Amino acid sequence: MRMSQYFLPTMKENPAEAQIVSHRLMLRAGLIRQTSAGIYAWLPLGFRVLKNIERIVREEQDRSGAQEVLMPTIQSADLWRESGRYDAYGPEMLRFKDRHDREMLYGPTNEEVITVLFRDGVKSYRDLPRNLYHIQWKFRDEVRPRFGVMRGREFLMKDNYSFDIDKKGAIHSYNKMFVTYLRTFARMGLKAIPMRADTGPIGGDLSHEFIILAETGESAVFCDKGLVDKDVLGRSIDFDGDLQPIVNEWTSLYAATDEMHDQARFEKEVPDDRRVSARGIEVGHIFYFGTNYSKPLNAVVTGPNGENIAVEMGSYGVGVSRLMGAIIEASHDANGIIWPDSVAPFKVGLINLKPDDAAVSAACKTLYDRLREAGVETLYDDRDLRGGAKFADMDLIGLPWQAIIGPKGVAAGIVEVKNRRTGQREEMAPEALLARFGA
Ligand code: 5CA
Repeated sequence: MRMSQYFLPTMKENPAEAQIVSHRLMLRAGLIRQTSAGIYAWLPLGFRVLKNIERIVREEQDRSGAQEVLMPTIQSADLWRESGRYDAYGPEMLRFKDRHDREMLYGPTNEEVITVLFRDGVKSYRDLPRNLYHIQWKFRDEVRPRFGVMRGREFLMKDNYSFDIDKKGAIHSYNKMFVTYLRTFARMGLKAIPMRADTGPIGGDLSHEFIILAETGESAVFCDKGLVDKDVLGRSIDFDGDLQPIVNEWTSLYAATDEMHDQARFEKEVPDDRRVSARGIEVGHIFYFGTNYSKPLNAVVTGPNGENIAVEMGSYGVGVSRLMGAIIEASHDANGIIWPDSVAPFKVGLINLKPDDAAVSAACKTLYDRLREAGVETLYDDRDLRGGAKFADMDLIGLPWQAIIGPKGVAAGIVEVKNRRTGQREEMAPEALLARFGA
């Protein structure tokens, strides 16, 4: 993509309305714009990152055996009356009427809809287990939407729902999602720590929040430092095998959000030098709630002896849009965002230092074409601007690699390559650069 043609409204100044660094950088780097309180439009660069986050979430869901569906955003109030949650949910739910005076709502979550889809589609224990997910916009009329996409009113969530014949099966499904979440967040360059959590309006008695440690996190969290150092990638995981040992490895060390925190236990179980008291951002939340929804909504299957069995369920959420803020909180410097490779909107930013110099522009064009032919996503800054302004913009938007070409480089037959994360600079021939990116 040529920057001269790209819709990328970056800002030099810090926007006054943004209190935390990720929100400031998302506005300054032209990723999002607010259209109403807590509601955002995704601009081209931000939308590319959102799609990359979504892709990783999807790949890991698919790997675990979950199947993708797409449920509507608009739901019927009657369904929520059946489950008994319509009145309990409170003012966070956006409620309205259609032209026939039927009460509708914009879905804040999907337990009811999925349970009914399941109920009408599956009749026998032989058809279990099932695990269905979707990636869909939600609306929660938060009292205080803030911190940009971190606590929005409209936000993108991956939510899935597991159905099993008994508690043993349901715990296996829960464990699958537990491990899937460890992998999902690690692939985005994040250290997410599972912590025992309160179940809130979703209900149930087993639940973990996945928390990224960050000063700007909304909740106080407490954990054993051992958890911060653990790594899940690189292990081969058999999702059909017993996952309990992996889950135990992560849950045997102390970790709790403030609602569940027990200071006496914390001090007893965790040695002084390993106690982490920090703030955290919740990027995922998993729940096992047994038959809380299947009973009222009558989601039963026939068991081996012809008896009716209410299915055992769990639900699992990832804050897809919130993750973009969380990634930036975890990965930035004074000059801007530093995208991990896996979610970066482009891999390379190519900077033309003298667009009015025919030789420089020809060298840039050749490199740009070769990178594109090889499928290396490249943003080419061909704008008629000073070098300083281009460097500032490129650092701000945080692409992992910068390739810089000016008159001196062209004369010497070299490109300057900068690693955005380390700041390290190297000079190399264009062919060497292409080889480095597999082109
Ligand atoms: N039905 C369950 C699991 S599917 C559920 O709704 N869980 S939740 O309420 O914990 O939400 C799941 C995830 O969505 C949270 O972990 C968080 O990352 C994200 N999320 C929740 N509220 C917001 C919000 N207002 N803005 C951005 N992300 C949010």
